[in-house]
Amino acid sequence: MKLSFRWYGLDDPVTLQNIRQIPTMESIVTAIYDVPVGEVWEMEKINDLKQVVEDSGLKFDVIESVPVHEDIKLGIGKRDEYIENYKTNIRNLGKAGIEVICYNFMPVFDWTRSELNKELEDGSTALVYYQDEVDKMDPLKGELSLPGWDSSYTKEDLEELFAEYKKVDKEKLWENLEYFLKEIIPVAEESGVKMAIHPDDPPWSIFGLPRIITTEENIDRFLKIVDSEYNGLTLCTGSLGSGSFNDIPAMVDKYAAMNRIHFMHIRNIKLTGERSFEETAHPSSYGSLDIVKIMEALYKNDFDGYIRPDHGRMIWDETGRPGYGLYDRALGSTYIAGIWETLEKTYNKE
Ligand code: DNO
Repeated sequence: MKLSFRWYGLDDPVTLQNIRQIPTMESIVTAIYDVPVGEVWEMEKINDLKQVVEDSGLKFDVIESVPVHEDIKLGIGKRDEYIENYKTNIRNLGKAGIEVICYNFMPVFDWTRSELNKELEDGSTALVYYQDEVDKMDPLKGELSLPGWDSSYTKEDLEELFAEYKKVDKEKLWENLEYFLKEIIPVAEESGVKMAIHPDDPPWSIFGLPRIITTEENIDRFLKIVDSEYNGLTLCTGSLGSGSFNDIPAMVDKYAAMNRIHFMHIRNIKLTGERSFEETAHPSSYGSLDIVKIMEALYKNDFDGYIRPDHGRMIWDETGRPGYGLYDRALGSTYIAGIWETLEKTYNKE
């Protein structure tokens, strides 16, 4: 496995030097943030970013994310033009040596939480999702903004999008995903870039919008649409794990054995009720997921892809992007690295 860390670019309060000092850290996960969704990432911009990352002594191997334009998910408007741009992005990133592109197919909103700094018992703060709170939220009011969300929408844009999605049920969304995959995966193959879809977070429909990358059955369906190693997964333990219907160690074992996991997001969550959860520190005893079992499933399948610690709590008075501070993610990294070293020594493999 290759340990990696998400970095939001030069205006991220967490610097590349901070990240470089985390033991066994190899690689940066980042993106170009100043190009509107759907447009082309020019080679020059990609190379500049690569340079900055490599100058810090870290590798530039994984992009999270190249976002998918809503017209593609809806199957309307300028879908074909945006797909052509997406292909250009895959080719350009391949030329720059990128190995994995993470993306998602969630309508309108990326990961969603009801509160961003809920105080936990030990005084740290964490992201939480309580379904009854979400049910009271009006997504059109812009009450909440998360790092993954496209903040360029106006109220009118959102109203229009919601009206369009009234015509798109889950089956239609599958159709649009299939259309997209059949276009882009051959390009990913030619470019040597593995596509890794991120599951929906949480793995159920929210605000009446359809979500489909949610369960083992649906992931099986996804992988069959284009049966290529290049059509793979970002397996996010916290996203899939917030559905008690998902058995994460078993899913990791299955998809790692199939060589379809290219990127792992590792974090723990504590299920607190039907469709409600709190994010916790990474170690197994803090949440509902057995992180050692998950790591063991990867190890036993000779997992050679990227792993990053996912969201951290805010600890030691740190402030910054919700879920993306330095300290708790660094603790998560060393926990992951420690488990891996133990597995290597226990199973006596290098
Ligand atoms: C949340 C992230 C997601 C992820 C996208 C991938 O912290 O895991 O925002 O980057 O869904 O497209």
